Amino acid sequence: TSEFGWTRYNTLEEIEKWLDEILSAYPGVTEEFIVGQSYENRTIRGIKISYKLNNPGVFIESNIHAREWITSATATWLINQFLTSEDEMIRSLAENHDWYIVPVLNVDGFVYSHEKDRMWRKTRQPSETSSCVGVDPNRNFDSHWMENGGASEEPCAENYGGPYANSEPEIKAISEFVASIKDKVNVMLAFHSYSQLLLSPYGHTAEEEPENYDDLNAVAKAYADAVLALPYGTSYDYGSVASVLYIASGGTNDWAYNEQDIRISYTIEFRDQGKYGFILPPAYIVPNSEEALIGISALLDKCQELGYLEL
Ligand code: 0X9
Ligand code: ZN
Repeated sequence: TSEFGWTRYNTLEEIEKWLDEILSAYPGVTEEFIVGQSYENRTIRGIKISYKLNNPGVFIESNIHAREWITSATATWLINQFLTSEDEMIRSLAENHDWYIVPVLNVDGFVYSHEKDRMWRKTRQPSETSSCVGVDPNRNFDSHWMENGGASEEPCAENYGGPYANSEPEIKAISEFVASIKDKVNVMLAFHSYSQLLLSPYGHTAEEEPENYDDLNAVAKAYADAVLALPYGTSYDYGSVASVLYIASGGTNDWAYNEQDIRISYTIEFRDQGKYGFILPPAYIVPNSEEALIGISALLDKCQELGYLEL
């Protein structure tokens, strides 16, 4: 569609306009879903793409962190490919899964990162005890919330977990929405940047591993191998959040795994490895998106092989 060429980063307004065009251009296979309302009362929107009945479901949460613009650019690029590509591999990927995609979850923070502070990460709900604004939404899910120092209790911190779990309307809304369709969701992917990592549970502890950790690593390896084999030669590492990165509690992928029994659940940290970091130049939108497409395709093939896509 017009003026949405993935050659620059789009504002929320542009993304929503594009989404409207997509929804009206592909009425048979797309459907809008409403996740809920943000603190500033914006509507958090998602798109379901479904070509047939009884497909396994893949949920993609994107831009929970405001400044991670590459995530919504990649999510919208994927949506466009699923609907318009004539490539056989992409057609099969698109048509043999049901896609639930939320391009921008943290809508308030995203707008703020465009209009006021490019490096904004958190939500925009004020604190009752501090003049600092916002909570780290990826520490606010109701799963091992605040445990093991995996989030800060300090409202000014970038990883502030909030006054209580689900204090952020955006997190309460997505939790309720995913819970309402969890029987249809086989795979949960949370898009982040940066570092080039596939992170599986657990985030809240390094003392234990999930029961299917070997499978989670095998599936992540399939993604990493497929991306590395592309001409860009980009390397992704993988492992649990706590082992690869740091203890982080109350994140999307732990919540989906622990509380919704979604056995395949990752945080994907896109490009790069720090040269540009969060301010990834727009020239990398398409390369990053191509990698995500090939990686997700390989990831789902491996899930299929290991029996995770049964309904
Ligand atoms: O710290 C985070 O929330 C993520 N990294 S980022 O640089 N995008 O902020 C990692 C999240 C890991 N996942 C869990 N906390 N479960
Ligand atoms: Zn992030």
